[in-house]
Amino acid sequence: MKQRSGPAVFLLLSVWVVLRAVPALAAAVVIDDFEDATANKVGGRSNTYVMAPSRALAVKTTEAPHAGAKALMLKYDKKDKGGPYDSGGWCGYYTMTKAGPRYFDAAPYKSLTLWVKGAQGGESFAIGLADRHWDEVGDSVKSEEIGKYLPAGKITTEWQKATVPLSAFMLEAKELASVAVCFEGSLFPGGAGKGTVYVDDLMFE
Ligand SMILES: [Ca+2]
Repeated sequence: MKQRSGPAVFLLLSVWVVLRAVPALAAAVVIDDFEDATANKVGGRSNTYVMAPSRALAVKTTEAPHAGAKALMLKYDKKDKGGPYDSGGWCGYYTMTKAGPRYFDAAPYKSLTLWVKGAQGGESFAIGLADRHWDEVGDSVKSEEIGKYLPAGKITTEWQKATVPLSAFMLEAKELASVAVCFEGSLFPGGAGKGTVYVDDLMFE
């Protein structure tokens, strides 16, 4: 029996070494499923952000959610004139991943994912992420147009999963303060755009 223990120990050691070599993948984490009226799933608050004359409205709707009983409905009206610098102001929606003084560590994740559809199809927005620095200046780093991350290449009236690689953002992923849906003027012909989009199951994967 003693003679066999050598190879057995070697085999166990080999398995241990192989398992150790596989990088630890973090399980997916839900930031918001839009089921609860109060805080998101990581304890942060959410709201629209607006500068007149642009406007936005956020409502949790039971109208055909992707999952659960509710989804987020965002109505946006991005203007191209008036407001600061006569650029039409701005509008969007943010959810805080910072809970109190604690930032969210997104470093273990590869992508931000969310389910998206539009009331008519062809709506547009960019994802904005803010780390400690961008949070302090009250702005965010923007992704490309959301269609770039959708299987159909654009928002349609069917639910689609957007996968936005975190490598697309120049920021400190380990100190993430917020995730935003940004109706940027540059995404719309002439700088103005109006419509309704639905979002559900915002996650890091
Ligand atoms: Ca939901």
